[in-house]
Amino acid sequence: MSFNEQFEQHGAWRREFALRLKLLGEWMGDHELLDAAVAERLRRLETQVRADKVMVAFVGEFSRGKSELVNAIFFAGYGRRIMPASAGRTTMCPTEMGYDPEVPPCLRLLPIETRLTSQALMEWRMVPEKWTRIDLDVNNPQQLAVALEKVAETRQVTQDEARALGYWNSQVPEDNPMVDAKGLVEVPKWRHALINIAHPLLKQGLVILDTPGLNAIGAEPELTVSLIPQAHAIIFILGADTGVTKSDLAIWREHLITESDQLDTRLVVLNKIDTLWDALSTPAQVQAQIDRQRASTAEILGVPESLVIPVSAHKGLVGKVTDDDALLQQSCLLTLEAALGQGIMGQRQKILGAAVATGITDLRAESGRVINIRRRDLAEQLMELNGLQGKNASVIKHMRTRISQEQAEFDLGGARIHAVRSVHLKLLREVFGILGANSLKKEMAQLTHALHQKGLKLGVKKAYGETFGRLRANINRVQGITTEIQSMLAASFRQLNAEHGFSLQVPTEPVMGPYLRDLDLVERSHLQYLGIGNAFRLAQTEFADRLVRALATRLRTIHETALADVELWSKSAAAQLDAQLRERRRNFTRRIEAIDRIQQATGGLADRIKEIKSQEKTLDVLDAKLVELTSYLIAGQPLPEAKGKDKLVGKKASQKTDLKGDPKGVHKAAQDAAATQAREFSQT
Ligand SMILES: Nc1nc2c(ncn2[C@@H]2O[C@H](COP(=O)(O)OP(=O)(O)OP(=O)(O)O)[C@@H](O)[C@H]2O)c(=O)[nH]1
Ligand SMILES: [Mg+2]
Repeated sequence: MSFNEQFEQHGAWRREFALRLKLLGEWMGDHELLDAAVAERLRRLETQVRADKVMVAFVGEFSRGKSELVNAIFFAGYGRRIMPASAGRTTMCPTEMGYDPEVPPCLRLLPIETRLTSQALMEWRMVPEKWTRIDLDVNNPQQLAVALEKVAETRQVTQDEARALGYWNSQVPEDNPMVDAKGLVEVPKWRHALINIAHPLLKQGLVILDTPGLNAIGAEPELTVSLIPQAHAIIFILGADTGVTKSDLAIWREHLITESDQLDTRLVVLNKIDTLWDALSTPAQVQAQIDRQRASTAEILGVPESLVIPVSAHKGLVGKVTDDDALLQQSCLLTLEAALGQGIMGQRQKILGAAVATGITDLRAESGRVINIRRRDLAEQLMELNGLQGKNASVIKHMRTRISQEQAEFDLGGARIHAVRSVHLKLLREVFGILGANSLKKEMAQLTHALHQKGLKLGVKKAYGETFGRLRANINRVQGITTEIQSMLAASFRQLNAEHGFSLQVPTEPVMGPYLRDLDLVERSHLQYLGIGNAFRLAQTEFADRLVRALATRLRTIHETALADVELWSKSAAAQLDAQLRERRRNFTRRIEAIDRIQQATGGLADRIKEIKSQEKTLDVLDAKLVELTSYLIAGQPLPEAKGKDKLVGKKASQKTDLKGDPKGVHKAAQDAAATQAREFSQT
């Protein structure tokens, strides 16, 4: 299956899942099983599944064929070359292709001069009106290609301007651009390009990042420390004609060296194998040569040979455009697409499926408990009413008084619940304080200050080490608080269960481990970046400011996601208690109503007993339907009941997805939830 087909299939799977989540929510609402926490959890899962983005980044030295490969894999359907690809340096700014239905098809370009301000790239994204916009006609490949040539535009500037923009440094003269006769140097005209088109794959959440061939001096730091490390797949491109050169290796070290557990998100492409095709050699000889190159590339980069895929992007594109199957086969492009599809789409689907399965399993258990309470209440009522059969009016009256008394006692118990809640809320506020925007701001100010002080490499490492040490300690403190909340809730739930026959169970405590790992990754990407000869750039204060602002946006996402996790967990616990209290209160009212009816009419008792029996049957149906509606979502596909349970996967995966998901959504959810939570707590 080609990458495109695989991606389409993934899209269909996600749409179906999102629809089923929505239906489940509606059905639960209809049957009063949807409290605020459950509704939010369902909504979050649905957004996560619906809006999931998959970013594939193409990285490598200039002229290795990155843009040509993007054309061949994704844009051959236009019948021509869409991204500019030509000899020498072509793509001058990072180019991101995706689809946002809210925005008309267009190319947006961020002028290079924005580098003179300290705003991070992420912050510029929030002000699209500051970008230069060119509308695109997606039905006109010619217009599209002409418009996209903008990403290759350059400008002539003086050496001073080049230095301010980060393209000139006297300490590493060999990396500086050439000076022309007038003393001017050429720099990119744009800092970043965003292409918004309704291409079928982009519509389904694919984001493609084509990068310029990087030399140490010209690169945008945020690209290295933020954008590329967050891509779901990174494709590193080499030329079969050049082999692994020194500058290829430098780029590999800067962007791609990683823990071995992340290897499945990396692919190495040995492009331009057509340059080895040779009329004087037999096909077997050519193949042997390709195999040798593949083996030596794998050895130099220290990756398994299976990760190195020889292709010819150019011939692949030509093969697709001219319907030349033999050429397409020979280009090996389809092998690359299959590897990409299996590795990335497979991985993605597994992670998303696991997130949904975990969420829905918890949800099913909680709703199951509510149904059980209803069932038990009915059984109790039935017993009560059966006992009244043949009894006289005074016994019935006595019964009514007893129920009223019980009700009053139950209401009195509310004070203790209130006390537990206020402690819970207090602890939660602490978490909000630790992970809130203010504390991060302070940390970042401190780091900026330290970086301005210490230009030396060792000092940088220490400054980062101290900041990240504190950030890690914060996350650990949060975990400590959640553990405290967890054990407090567990104790009071146990007591409530014993006293009132509730079946409360504290939801699984959120795990902060993945956030600690994310912090490690961020710290490492920064130190790696600064370690390989970029530290001298810190001498420029604007550079340090920009770097810290890029860091802050990344850290904010981590904090917000962690906060959202804690907050949803604690809301689930509170909502569970609310649901059971509500059911119990309703139960008292029903019992009193039933007795009143019996007192008024002689046939009332028999009718009520019949009614309860039919309600019990309705509950059975409800229970069966809940299992039916959730099984598919838990199993990932329609499976017989027994098998579905085996498919559950741990929590780690679901949290990972949160991070890569829509950070703005999570942020918003966290804010909304914080507000409602404060309100809800103070109500009881
Ligand atoms: N023979 C051959 N040439 C190729 C192949 N792929 C790309 N090229 C050529 O290599 C040159 C560079 O290709 P680009 O796609 O622009 O390379 P790039 O990596 O995007 O380069 P920058 O944008 O400058 O970073 C172009 O002239 C392409 O036609 C290939 O598979 N075989
Ligand atoms: Mg290019």
